[in-house]
Formats: sequence, C-alpha cells, structure tokens
Amino acid sequence: MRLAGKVAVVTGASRGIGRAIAQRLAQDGARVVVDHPGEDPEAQEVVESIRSQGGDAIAVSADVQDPEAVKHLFDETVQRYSTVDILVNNAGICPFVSWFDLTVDVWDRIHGVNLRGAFLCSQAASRIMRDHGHGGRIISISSISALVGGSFQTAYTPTKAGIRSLMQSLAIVLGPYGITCNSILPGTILTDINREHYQDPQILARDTARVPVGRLGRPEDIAHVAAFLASDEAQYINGADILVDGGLFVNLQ
Ligand code: NAD
Ligand code: RM4
Repeated sequence: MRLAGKVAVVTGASRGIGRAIAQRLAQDGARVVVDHPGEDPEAQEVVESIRSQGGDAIAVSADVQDPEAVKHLFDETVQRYSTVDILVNNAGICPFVSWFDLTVDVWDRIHGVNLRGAFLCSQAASRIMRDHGHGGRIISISSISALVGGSFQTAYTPTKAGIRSLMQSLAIVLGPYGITCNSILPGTILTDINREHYQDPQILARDTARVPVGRLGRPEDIAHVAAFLASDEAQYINGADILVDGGLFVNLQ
C-alpha cells in the first residue's frame, strides 16, 4: 500500500497499458481516476474491477486533446478526491500508415492525442500540485520509438520523442515544487494499438525473436514500473527515462 492516500489520474485507462497501470496503482492504495475518450463501457469495467478488490476509482470521459475536456477531468478529480498527486500520461494512438499516404489530418490527430494531450494534462495537473503544495509525480508513457524510427510510424515517433523531451524540460521547471517528471519507454507490448499489425504471424515471429528475453511485453510489465515511479522510493528520479523492452533496444543492429 505504498500509494495509500494518493490520488492518481491515468489517461486512456480503459484498455491496454493504461488499464494495467490504473489497476496496479489502485492495488498499491491510490484512488484512481480512469480517463477515457467518449463513451466507453470498458472504463466502468476497470472501475468495477478496482472496487471489487476494495479500491476506490471513478471514470471520467475526457478527450485529452481538448482543453475544456481536460479542465473537466481535473475539476472532477478535485471535486471527488480533493487533489491530484500522480498523473500518468498514457493516452496514445498509432495508426500504422505508409509515409506517402500520410495526410495532414492523420498527422494532426496523432500529435493532438499523444503530445498536445500530454502538454494539457501535465499543465493542468502541475498547477493543482503547485497550488496544493504537496509535490507530485508526472509519469509519461513515451516509447522505444523515441529512440528509433519506424517506417509506418513517421507521425508517431516524433510524438514519443516529444513526450520524452517534454518530461525533461518539466523536470527542471517542476522539480523545485517537489514534482518529478519521468518517462517510461516501453518496447513492444501486445495491445489493441498493434493487434492488427501482429495478426501477420511472420511479423509477430520476427519481432518476438528480436527480444532477448524471448517474448513481447505485457501491460503489467509497464504498470510495475509506473507504480515504482509514483512511489516515495523514486523521489530522487527526475527527468529520467526507463526503457522497459526486454532488451530489444540493445539488440537492434
Ligand atoms: P491501447 O490502444 O490499448 O490504449 C490506448 C488508450 O488511449 C485507450 O484506452 C484509448 O481509449 C486511449 N485514448 C485514445 N485516444 C484518446 C484521447 N483522445 N483521449 C483520451 N484517451 C485516449 O494501446 P496501449 O498499447 O495500451 O497504449 C498506451 C500507451 O502506450 C500509448 O501512449 C502508446 O503510444 C504507448 N506505447 C505502447 C506500446 C505498445 O507496444 N503497445 C509501446 C510503446 C508505447
Ligand atoms: C510503440 C512501439 C511498438 C509498437 C507501438 C504501437 O511505441 O513502436 O513496437 O507496437 O508503438
């Protein structure tokens, strides 16, 4: 229960990595706000799963690209739980598109959710943390894609590099307020974001074979690290990246 009494907002928490993080932070005692875009019955399922284990959670619908929606997300959080101690910028999209087919609309949509969303949520959360004077944690789900290219991810990889860079700058700005800002860089985790891509057994076998530990990642692999970064034990980690990829990056050649 190392997060007992803490309030955490996890964006895009109805599925995949965000869901695992929300559940893990709740297991460690945090009260969790499960953000999701639009109508999403899966968000309520996450809330119910947390409550059934004795935890406390609510779901709030907010598209992270929309400043008004982000205001609503944090207003609801403060109204229900009085403050926010932990923000996890997890919401993200990655349509796999070839470079010559990439449109301005798709580029803007990916940048809107992934990077503008992280900006809006980080600013809103840090204002509350600063005003309440209790410090905090901002943890952003960047990617191994911040470090390497991807031929069908030409709009996506710059957003992941941008999120990592945003955390580095915010580490400087917010450190004096006791707010640490760090990135987690997952390797390849099998979730809805890449399920279609991995329907091809040859691509799945090729990418699995590249990972020295012999498997793709699971959402829980990322959730464990997020819970650690949210804890008091990580108070001196600021402006850092943690690569969680089974050794994939060091094996790329
Ligand atoms: P996912 O598709 O299962 O989850 C993405 C979540 O983001 C969903 O819950 C979705 O509803 C939410 N979302 C999408 N648009 C949103 C919006 N406008 N506002 C709020 N929420 C929104 O995929 P995932 O793999 O769990 O991805 C989570 C994060 O992890 C993403 O930022 C992704 O870039 C990152 N990541 C994933 C992998 C991987 O291999 N799966 C690797 C590195 C990084
Ligand atoms: C990640 C990384 C993964 C891919 C996801 C969609 O950042 O590139 O390999 O599965 O994006």
